[in-house]
Amino acid sequence: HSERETKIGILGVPFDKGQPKVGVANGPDAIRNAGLVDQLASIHKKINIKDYGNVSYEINEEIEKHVPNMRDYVHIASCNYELSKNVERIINDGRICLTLGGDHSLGIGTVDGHIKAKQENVCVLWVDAHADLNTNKTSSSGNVHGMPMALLASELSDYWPYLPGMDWQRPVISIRNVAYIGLRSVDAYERLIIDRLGITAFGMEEVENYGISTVVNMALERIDPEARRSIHVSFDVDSLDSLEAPSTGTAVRGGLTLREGVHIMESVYKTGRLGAMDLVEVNPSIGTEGDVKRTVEAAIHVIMAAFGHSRKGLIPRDAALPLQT
Ligand code: 5AB
Ligand code: MN
Ligand code: MN
Ligand code: MN
Repeated sequence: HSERETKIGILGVPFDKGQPKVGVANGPDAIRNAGLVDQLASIHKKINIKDYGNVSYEINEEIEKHVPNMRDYVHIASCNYELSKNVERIINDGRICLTLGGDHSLGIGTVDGHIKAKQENVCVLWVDAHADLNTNKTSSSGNVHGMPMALLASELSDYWPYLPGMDWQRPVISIRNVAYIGLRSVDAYERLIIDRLGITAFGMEEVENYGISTVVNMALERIDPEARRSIHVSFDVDSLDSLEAPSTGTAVRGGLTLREGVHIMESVYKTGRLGAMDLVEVNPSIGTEGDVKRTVEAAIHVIMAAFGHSRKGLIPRDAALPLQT
């Protein structure tokens, strides 16, 4: 365990139109205000952080206003277009892009931007209680935060109608390069797709059966057998148990412990191939002040692990024992 040069680009996405609850747009500021940058900087001296601020977008008036069963479609299309360009630029600046959400519909733009920057050489770990694999035909809610994986997967492109204003979005990630960890609330059609396409999915039962360490290693082995792809981790805070992360819009009990969440990110850090990470669905308007604090702290712990914080402690490279005289 020692220091490794790490360049991080932070991007906030105060976006909440992918789901109906007020507050998730304040996730990025809540995480920043809890001291994210200072804490990241304290990991070691070779961490270089640039905060790119928040994504803003204008409604593209050219876009057809309505797609059946996709709420606030125009916002989704317009915001993700800007987001994708921002993520692509940050990665091309030589930084690992850390996107703070916002609701999980932003995964459309972050994965798209990552794929464009890395010429499609990307694999995705989707850490979530939910599969986010609905199309506008299978969704019971019409909330687009339950659809991003279905928009991104090339194997599902035939199941979508023409999406005006989304021509920039190429559904090029093969579902073979995607793995889930933490699933425990999967809709019937999502389960059908997972089974039919043989998607790598480690739900809570697998976490119990194998343990988190084996689960992460198996997931990475499946989606990137030659260990040469850039890894995108899309971490929905509701993957964590609702006792660990209560302030989120679609909390589900019986989830990952904070230790398991941290372990996932420590394992990804060790590969040296983390290209982008999303931390989404923190909603500071849900729960008590204590709930919000606990949720934000959990999010920061998970992020710290992704960028090299070690629970064992880190030895500074040029340290001499202070006891020696
Ligand atoms: B989240 C549900 N499957 O489609 C739907 O938080 C929930 O980004 C989606 O994982 C949860 O509305 C989306 C019932
Ligand atoms: Mn999600
Ligand atoms: Mn979720
Ligand atoms: Mn959620």
